[in-house]
Amino acid sequence: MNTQFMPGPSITLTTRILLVITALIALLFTIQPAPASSSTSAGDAFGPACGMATIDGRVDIPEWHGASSETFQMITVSTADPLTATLYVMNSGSYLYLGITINDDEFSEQGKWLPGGDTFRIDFDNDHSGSLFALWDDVLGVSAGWPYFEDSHIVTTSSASSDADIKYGGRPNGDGASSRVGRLNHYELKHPLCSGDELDFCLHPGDLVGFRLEYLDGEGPDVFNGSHFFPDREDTSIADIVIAPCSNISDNYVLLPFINR
Ligand SMILES: [Ca+2]
Ligand SMILES: [Ca+2]
Ligand SMILES: [Ca+2]
Ligand SMILES: [Ca+2]
Repeated sequence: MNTQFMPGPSITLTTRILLVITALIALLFTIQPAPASSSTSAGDAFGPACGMATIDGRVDIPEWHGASSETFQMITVSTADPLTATLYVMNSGSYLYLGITINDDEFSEQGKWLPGGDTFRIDFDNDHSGSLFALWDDVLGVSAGWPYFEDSHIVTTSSASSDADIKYGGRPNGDGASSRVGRLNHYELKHPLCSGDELDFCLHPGDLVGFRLEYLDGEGPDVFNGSHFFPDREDTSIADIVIAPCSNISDNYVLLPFINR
């Protein structure tokens, strides 16, 4: 039997297999994950998490047990000892909820430099540009003393000044409260995911919103003990909140139509 060697077809087949393998390997190295829309410098992300809480200034664990949370040391340039805080984040489908505890050694409810006393200011990066303090970016404040809660926005980019929405034709949306609980100061606030107010963000399930915490620490009526930040001090130090799809939680809010901005 003539068993003539026919190298052509088998070499071609081998070559084709090698070419396919080479192409696949090249493809693997060519395909890069899509750049994340997150622009955080800290890599901290909270959520997605569903839940609601009673805004009474007590971060009670049963009401926040479903929240996304993290305990961290805040960043300060002041000579005061660094403070440790725990942040809880969740949403009800209608409202974004934030709860914070911090180991400040006292609870100032008013002061010469801080009229509202010990205050958390939360700056949001509405458009997720990676930088805070763009004009109209949302700013929420929750303080130990009056006004307790303020729904604001950036009004001057050069100085990162914020002012109340209500002074600029907007509405005060949300609620906040605080109290001294044991050896910690507790803060709670809620703000609509999408209030319909042009001076507020409008968040949908799956959205990311950047934020930075600033704690302004008063020490009695005459002393400002400095600012403490999370995740860091710079304008580009931004952590993320991931909005969860939470549609079945009632928190007595009349849902306004979502507005795409
Ligand atoms: Ca509470
Ligand atoms: Ca508002
Ligand atoms: Ca606002
Ligand atoms: Ca204080």
